[in-house]
Amino acid sequence: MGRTATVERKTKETEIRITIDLDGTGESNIDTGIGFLDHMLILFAKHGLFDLEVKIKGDLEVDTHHSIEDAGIVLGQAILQAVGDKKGIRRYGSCILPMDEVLMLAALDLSGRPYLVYDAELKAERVGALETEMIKEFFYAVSYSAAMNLHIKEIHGENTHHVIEGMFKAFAKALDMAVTVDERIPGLLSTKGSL
Ligand SMILES: [Mn+2]
Repeated sequence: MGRTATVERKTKETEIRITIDLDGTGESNIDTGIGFLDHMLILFAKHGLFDLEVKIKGDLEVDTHHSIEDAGIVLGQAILQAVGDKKGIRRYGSCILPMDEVLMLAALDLSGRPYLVYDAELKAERVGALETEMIKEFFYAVSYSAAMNLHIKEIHGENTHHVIEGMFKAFAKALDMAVTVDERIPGLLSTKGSL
């Protein structure tokens, strides 16, 4: 059994199936119905070296809200399941990622205590079909359903497409670091004895 998980969720608004392998090579098969979200999840998988399958059938005739929020919920649940007992993992991860004019910080702790601090300015209201105010909702959903402390901070940025892309790449790199097994860690990396 590798560190993989498949989570399915079906409501009147969305039908979602996500499979993640934390020990992958960055392969992905993504179909969310939202082109820009596909772009973000493909590069999340690539830069985090996760294998990722995402299939979403959402009520896009309403807007992208439900699909993006529910994608975050299910991705967070899949991450939490795949991480498993957290024994031997580094727990913390961070990345300061440059992308053209953007400098993006992501830092996270797989602490079991959900928290999101999000500080970024998305100047455009939309990128493609995606409503950019949903990006914060996505990361909120991921952080809460993965029981993860997540900080996302834009240090510098101008172009909204670049800023969001910087977030997904920095988040991927930070998560990859946090889930990495370190042979020097015999059990849980916690003086309290629980995560
Ligand atoms: Mn791009």
